[in-house]
Amino acid sequence: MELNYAQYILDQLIPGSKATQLKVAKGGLINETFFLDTTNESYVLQKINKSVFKNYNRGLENIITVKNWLASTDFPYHFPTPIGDKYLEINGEVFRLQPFIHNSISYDSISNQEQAQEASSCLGLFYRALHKKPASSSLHLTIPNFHSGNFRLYQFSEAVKSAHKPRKARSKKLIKNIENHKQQLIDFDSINKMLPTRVVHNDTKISNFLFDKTSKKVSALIDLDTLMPGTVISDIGDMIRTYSNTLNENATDFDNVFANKEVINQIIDSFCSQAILSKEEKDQLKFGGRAITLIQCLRFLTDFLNNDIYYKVDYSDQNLDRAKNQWVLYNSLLIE
Ligand code: GN1
Ligand code: MG
Repeated sequence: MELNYAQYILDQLIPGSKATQLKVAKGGLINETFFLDTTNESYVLQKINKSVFKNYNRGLENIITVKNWLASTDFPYHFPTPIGDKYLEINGEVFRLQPFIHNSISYDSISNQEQAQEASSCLGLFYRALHKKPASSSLHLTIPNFHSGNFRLYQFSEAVKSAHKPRKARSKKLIKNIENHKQQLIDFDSINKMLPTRVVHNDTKISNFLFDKTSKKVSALIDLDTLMPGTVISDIGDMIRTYSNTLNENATDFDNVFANKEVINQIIDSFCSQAILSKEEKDQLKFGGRAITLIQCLRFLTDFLNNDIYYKVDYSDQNLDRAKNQWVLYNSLLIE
């Protein structure tokens, strides 16, 4: 994107503001993100991927609903939402502008226990603040089956059927391995049916918690496109998946990928010290880590078999490598 295009967007949202610099932000496998500076303020400008977020207007309604709910609580973190509570549609493309959180930084993997503790208590406070909110009647299910084991297995088996030979051949072993673990995902669906419906973020990876560069504390919870009704194991599961991994999900040094158990205990302790959970929910938190990691493995492999139509890739085997990384991590999560 050019600076003058960002200026054009800015003119419609904050008239009189002057864009001075636009930089591409790395990270995020779906939307396009930029840092936009003006003479007075800094912003995050995003182009939304309409083929993934088909119901982006309903997604925006979810964001505003949750923002309003949080505003009446003492949730102590920034929750950056689109300026003007709106998206801009320009020539079939959809954009939003959000405030940049001053002095913040995001990480792809954690480098110490405190970061896991910080992010998990932030999420715990999010759950506490939204505890009694009517998630199922007030929030739209914008991506149906997002964390459905059955649906992900179906997409996977369709991809296996239609994949081109070379990609299928390179995935052969992993396909077989995953097929032997299908039951985990069937169990995941049954457990989800038993648990209470809550306001779920659905993308609690470490890079979606901004840290303050000076205090090293979490300052904001970001990336709200998947706010939907769901269950706690999706969120705790994605935390376990991304924080316990000693390397990040793009690492290809598979021998060194494993789940750090101390980090998992830290996540659960810090989260549970803030969130109000039932016994049934508490009992399933670790299982959530295994199931979400397996689902992510399946999703990366499915996309590899589909010729990378969903996740952005930097090289041709990247989705296969990501799937292998998640498979190794999943196996280490199975060891108690
Ligand atoms: C996607 O775009 P990003 O990086 O925020 C994905 C998540 C995955 C994640 C893996 C809507 O999130 O579910 O966990 O990649 N989001 C969607 O890094 O599919
Ligand atoms: Mg996301």
